[in-house]
Amino acid sequence: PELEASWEWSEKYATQPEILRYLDHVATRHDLRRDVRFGTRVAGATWNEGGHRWHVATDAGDTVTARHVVMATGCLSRPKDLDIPGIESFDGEIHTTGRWPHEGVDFTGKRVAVIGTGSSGIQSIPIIARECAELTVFQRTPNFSIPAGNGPIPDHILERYRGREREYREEARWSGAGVPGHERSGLARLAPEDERAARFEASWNQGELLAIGGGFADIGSNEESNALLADFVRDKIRSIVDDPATAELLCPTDHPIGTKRPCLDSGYYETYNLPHVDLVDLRTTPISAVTATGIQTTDPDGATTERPFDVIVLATGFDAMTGAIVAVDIEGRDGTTLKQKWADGPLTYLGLTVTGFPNFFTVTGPGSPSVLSNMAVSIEQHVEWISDCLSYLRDEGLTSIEATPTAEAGWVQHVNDAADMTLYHKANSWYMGANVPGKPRVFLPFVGGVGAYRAACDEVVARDYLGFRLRGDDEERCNDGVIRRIQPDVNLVLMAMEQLGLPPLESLGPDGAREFMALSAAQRPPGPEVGEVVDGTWPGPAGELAYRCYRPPTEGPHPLVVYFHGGGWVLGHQESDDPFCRDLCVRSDAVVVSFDYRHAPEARFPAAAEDAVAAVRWAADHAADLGAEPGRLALAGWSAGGNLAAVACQVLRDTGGPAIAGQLLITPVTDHDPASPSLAENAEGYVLTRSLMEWFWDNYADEADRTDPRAAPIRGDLTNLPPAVVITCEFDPLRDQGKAYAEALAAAGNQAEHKPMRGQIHTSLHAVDVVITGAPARAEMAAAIRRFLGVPAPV
Ligand code: NA7
Repeated sequence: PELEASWEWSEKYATQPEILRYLDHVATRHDLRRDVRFGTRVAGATWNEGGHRWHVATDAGDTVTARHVVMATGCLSRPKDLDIPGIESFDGEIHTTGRWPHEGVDFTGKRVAVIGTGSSGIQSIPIIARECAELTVFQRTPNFSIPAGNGPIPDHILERYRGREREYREEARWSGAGVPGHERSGLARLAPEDERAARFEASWNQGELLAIGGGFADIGSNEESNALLADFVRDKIRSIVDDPATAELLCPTDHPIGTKRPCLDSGYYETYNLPHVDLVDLRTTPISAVTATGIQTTDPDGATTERPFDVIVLATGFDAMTGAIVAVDIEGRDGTTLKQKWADGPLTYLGLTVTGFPNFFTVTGPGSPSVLSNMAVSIEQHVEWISDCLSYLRDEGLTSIEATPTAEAGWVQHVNDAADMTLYHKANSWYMGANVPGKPRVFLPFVGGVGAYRAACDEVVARDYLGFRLRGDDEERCNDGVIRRIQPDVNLVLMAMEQLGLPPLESLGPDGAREFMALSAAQRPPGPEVGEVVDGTWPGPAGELAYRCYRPPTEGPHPLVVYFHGGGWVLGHQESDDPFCRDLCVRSDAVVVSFDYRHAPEARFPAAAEDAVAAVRWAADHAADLGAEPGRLALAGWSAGGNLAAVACQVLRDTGGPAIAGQLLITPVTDHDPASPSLAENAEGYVLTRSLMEWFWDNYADEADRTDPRAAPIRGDLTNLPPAVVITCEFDPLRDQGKAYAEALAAAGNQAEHKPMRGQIHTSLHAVDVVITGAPARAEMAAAIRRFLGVPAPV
């Protein structure tokens, strides 16, 4: 806090001289220089297994012996190797943005070439243009940039912070990207046009990286929403740049916005309106050679053009995230080097440690939020985690720590799961290693959020250094395991729910629980547009009940899916799974009808089962009225609804039909089985708890009825049933009974497939547009429906 009070930044985005002054101030104030050996390159480091020590070799020829090595080598510190033909023959000045002279560069009166239009190029071009005589920008790929609005830090930003510095920093630690106040809400593609335009416009004027996109939640994951923002920015570019041809060259079209680091600039696009500034498009006129006096390009017709220059500025980027680490020859426990281990992409545990490399740490290493976050916040977290770890080892008399293969593989999976939720893989960016020829194409940072990441790191420690092997002179300990098997977005939902501190649903009573479900349903994204939604009623066995019919937007004829909602026979109605039903309708190209049925405790077993059977019969008789082709009928249901669908298939088989083409059972209740391992493993913490499940059973059925096949279909006659696809989720109390039902169906001679969904919970597959990792499961469900009903796969 004293340091913080001792320094006032003059601008929102400080420039090099001020940053250097700050570093100098900190180093002096805390007397840091005495601990630093300057002007020394670390050439290699070798682990000595016998002594549990590293031998670190410097380019000065000496060796330092150390218990631990911490690589604080930076994510963007090693410039990419030059791949421009003839650059070494240039006689003028060459400057690399990543190695900018501390005394500055004087461009006055000079002819300057800038190669590269990433952040570094885009930030330096307007400044160079102000000073030089002529500026030519060589652009291979245009990038998206928004105005930085640099200058003194505006009051509205200071207000977030002043007088509450401690709270602000704490919020930063638990935020998505290490900066508080950038929570995301709403979906751009579904927002009313005027709201979307206003939010985009406001974000354009805000000049903050994390504000880009107006705070919509789906810009980074949904192509349609992303394209809306990209169009908005391209229109801005066209409105700023006078020459339409130049404007088009500056408009990025080859990657979704945000999948390369968006840039912040001070008059970048305006610079191209200046008479002494030129843009050369390297896509049509590539550089054929750099000569002693200038740069030669080749036109599409083969002719060459040479432009003379005094200075070339290389803004060509970095061998990001891994480059500076593997530039040191690091040899681990079994003689393998880190470079070899990472040949196909970096493997780390938490982005902090590497299996095979004991007592070796990477600050903001690959697999941590690092470059996707406020770097200072992420660096501080790593430094604190590492120093706490070193203290712990010392206090416990331990001499080495190393990640286990299980822990590392689990983390790599989690990092990949997080990346797969996003559009990042659609760009040839340095995030993907794609800017460096020959580098493996792997998404390098962890995109699951700073807060979620910190929670994982803290939990590793709290669970006795889960996934680490700790060794001392005569002891070894290891609590092996994987820190996050749950999907990253499911984890975020659970963290958010935990923060709300909600009471257990069962404590609210049936009416209270129903009210709560209605309130949360009102807040969820609506799901995709369908062709038509029709509400109606049908004559249930004990009185009129409602249904909701979803028709696809495509030309018919369409088959019919009868759907039963979830809610433990107690909660829900024909509209309660609305986003999911829309999604299923669009994906499977079938008419989906969600039928209400009587609920417990008002109507206990077997009311719901009787209603389900009656609903299917009625739907088969009224298929044409519902807009579907008669005779093509499948059943689907989720949870208790999956139970009803399974029961209906058995009852209809025995009572004269109609014929069912297939049953899609999504995390279904198939048995009353209080002894299943999945019930014990997932008793708490994953929304559907053991106690909630017991409450549902208590409301629905007497003890004696719980083994009736109409409540526990696995106990029924399982022969001659329609083809089945049973979806289960890994962290679901009902997982084992779903799996058991699929196996029992198959054993009884039916076509039955079990599709387990890794890292999902009972409720996550239905969270359309919230849990993005649930989308592949929903695609599987739709594929099952299409197979049952002979609907061709989508093109
Ligand atoms: P970037 O973002 O990697 O940008 C490098 C730029 O240089 C980019 O436009 C490249 O075009 C271009 N480049 C690279 N090599 C060549 C060659 N051989 N010929 C022509 N053009 C080339 O690096 P920055 O330093 O701007 O920014 C790095 C990060 O620092 C930034 O994202 C912020 O997080 C801070 P390409 O796109 O490869 O076609």
